Amino acid sequence: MKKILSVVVFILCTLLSGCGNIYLPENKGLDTDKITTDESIVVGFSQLGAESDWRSANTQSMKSTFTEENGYKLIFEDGQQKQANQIMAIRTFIQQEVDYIVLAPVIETGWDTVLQEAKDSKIPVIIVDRKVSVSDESLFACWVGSDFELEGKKAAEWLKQYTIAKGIAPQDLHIVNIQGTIGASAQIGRTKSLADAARLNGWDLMAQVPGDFTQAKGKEVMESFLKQYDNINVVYCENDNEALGVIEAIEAAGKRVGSDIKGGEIMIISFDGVNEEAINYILEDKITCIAECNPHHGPRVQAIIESLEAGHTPDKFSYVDEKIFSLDINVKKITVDGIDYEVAAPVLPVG
Ligand code: GYE
Repeated sequence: MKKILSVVVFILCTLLSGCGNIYLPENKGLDTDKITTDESIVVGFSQLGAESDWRSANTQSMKSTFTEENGYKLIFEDGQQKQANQIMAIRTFIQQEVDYIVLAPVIETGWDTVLQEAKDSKIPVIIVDRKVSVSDESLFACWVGSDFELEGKKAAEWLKQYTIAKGIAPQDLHIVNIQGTIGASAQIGRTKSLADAARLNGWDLMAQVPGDFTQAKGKEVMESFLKQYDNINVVYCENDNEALGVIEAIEAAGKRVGSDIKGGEIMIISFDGVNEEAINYILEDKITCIAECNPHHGPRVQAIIESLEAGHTPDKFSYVDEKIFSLDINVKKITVDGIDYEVAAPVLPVG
């Protein structure tokens, strides 16, 4: 009797496990096991790290979008600025047989192999924020993020218009650039735009050194710039957190930050406009101009997933509209690539 019973149980189990989409609680917590849910969509998100306020806002946007109430199970992995960690996370997502992989890549290159593995496993990959540079663009479904070169062009055009309005000669601009993480799209685009504008306008771009998008590194790099050069009058920071560190360094050296270059102040130009402290600094004229970078990509990625679920093909590249912020009244509008951008007062983040 016992024998017959166990055979029946065995057959039942075998039949059930072949039915797919059955939730097996004992699978929970085992990293590489298949994650199965009743009906929610499983999303594996490889975030690159937690270096800035922009990044925290981006993580928050993803976490508050891909909730159980919205019909998702989100598996979040923090790559801690290391591509190897992100590659490992993607491989784990593949083993777990997630429905979608979302990747915010730390740098652009080096993704071909792992994205090929995802493609072979038929898991669509959505790239968010920074881009990937791959030989075959069919390795990812689509990308959504900012036009970083455009952000840089806006900041540079604002500076150009400011110097014209103030009668500052191009060769009297002595600029240092504190770059982001080298090889990241946000760094590549923003660095390029400044270098192009300096060449075209005859500005003195004295140095460019990576600040890794962090406050601590921004401060450290600025301290060494101040020892090296005594004529810096513009600091181009590739994000707001670096700008906060730069302000600390300048003030600690007994110098003043602000828009009055002719009066001996050092002007700070920056990117993001997410950090409340940075926005307050704009209100105090400690940061003179910020090119906005929008981090709220959660709902955008959700819209892409919904479109893929419905069998549609979303646009391969979707760029987010962004503003330029300054309180200075000398430049009210800039024109970049034939498009006008009104220079606006920044808005403090809600909440
Ligand atoms: O500007 C910076 C962050 O890739 C757009 O990364 C992002 C950049 C953002 O660390 O603050």
